[in-house]
Amino acid sequence: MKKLLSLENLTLLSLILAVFFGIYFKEIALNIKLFGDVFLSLLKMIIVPLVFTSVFTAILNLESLAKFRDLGLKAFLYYFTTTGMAVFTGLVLVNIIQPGKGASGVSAKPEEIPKVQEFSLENLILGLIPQNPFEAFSEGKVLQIIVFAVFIGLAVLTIDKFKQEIIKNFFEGFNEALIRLTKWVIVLTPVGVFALVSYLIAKVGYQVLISLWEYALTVLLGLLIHAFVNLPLIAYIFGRYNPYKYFIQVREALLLAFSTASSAATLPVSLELAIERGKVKKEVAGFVLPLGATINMDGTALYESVAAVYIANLYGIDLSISQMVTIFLTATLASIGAAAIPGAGLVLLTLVLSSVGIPLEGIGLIIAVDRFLDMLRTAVNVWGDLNGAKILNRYVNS
Ligand code: DAS
Repeated sequence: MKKLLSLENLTLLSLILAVFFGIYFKEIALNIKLFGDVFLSLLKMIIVPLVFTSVFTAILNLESLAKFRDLGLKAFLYYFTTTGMAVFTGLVLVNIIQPGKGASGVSAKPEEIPKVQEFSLENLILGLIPQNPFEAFSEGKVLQIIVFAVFIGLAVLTIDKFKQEIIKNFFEGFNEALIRLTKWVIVLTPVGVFALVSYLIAKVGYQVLISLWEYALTVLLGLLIHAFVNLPLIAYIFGRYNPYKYFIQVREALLLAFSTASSAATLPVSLELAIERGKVKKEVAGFVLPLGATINMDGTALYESVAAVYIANLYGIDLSISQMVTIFLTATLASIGAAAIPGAGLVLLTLVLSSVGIPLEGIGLIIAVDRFLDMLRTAVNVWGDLNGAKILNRYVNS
């Protein structure tokens, strides 16, 4: 009975009920959007503190600037390269397949779409530096928060060890509490889905559901390409090993990631298999895998880029090249801040959408298929971390 009433089953049930409710009780459905907006606001409430504490504690776990220089920089280079490849793959596919394009009836009013700064390298670089960190926090400028968390984290690594431990314990506790809060909010998903989907169906009609499958297939195809083409290419070129053989060696970790939809829950198994079967040095696996589980999420970044363009298509918003570049950057960087638990990618998707002025309501529709896609993207996240450990293992002297 407990399994039957699992969150994913309840979410699926709420989706089905919402479709009928949106079709046959249009008037009421158009007036329960508030419940959906509350759910979206709760998701957004978590972002700023969660992103800061996730990145800040990940940096503090480097334990020293020397380790950051030796292994951390190589790990960051691997993370950004593979996550960038994932987002690029997602953007190419979603622009070819165009899920949601021409969906009947949905259109964001021009005033709903805030204007975004035209892309320029100068705007990009200046936009990443928080002139006032408190303003970055209060205005939810997550990219600036990530940059500040990295800088201040590295600075903390240089102060008295005793003070470092106090700071680290406080922020690790805060991060743990925020992850607990995220789980509580995720429990409300069936309510959020019901309110948002029935509103959307009442507003645009059930035809929009057809585009949902196109969206899910686009994400699935992108994840498969990234897992079996992009990552193996990087593994073979820089790691000089057979990535498909390694895939078989670590398959239990990937299955666990898929079934739990949590990189954190999979970490103990990832560590054991990377060391035992992947022959990765303990100190390399013990550094790269926990850091990767926190800030390296290729699957999540790919999903966010596809979801953003899909929702823009739903609302008839033609994204400019500079908005596509902004999505590329925010999806790549926002995935750093996603927690390694089920549904975390959804929380950060609100950031990617806001960065290019795409209405958040569209999230209501994709939440319905999010759990299955979360399982897939988490397996890709873990697969990316495991390859990172094995590749970096080659560049660290024992
Ligand atoms: N479930 C997250 C993870 O554990 C990924 C996500 O939500 O996108 O990696």
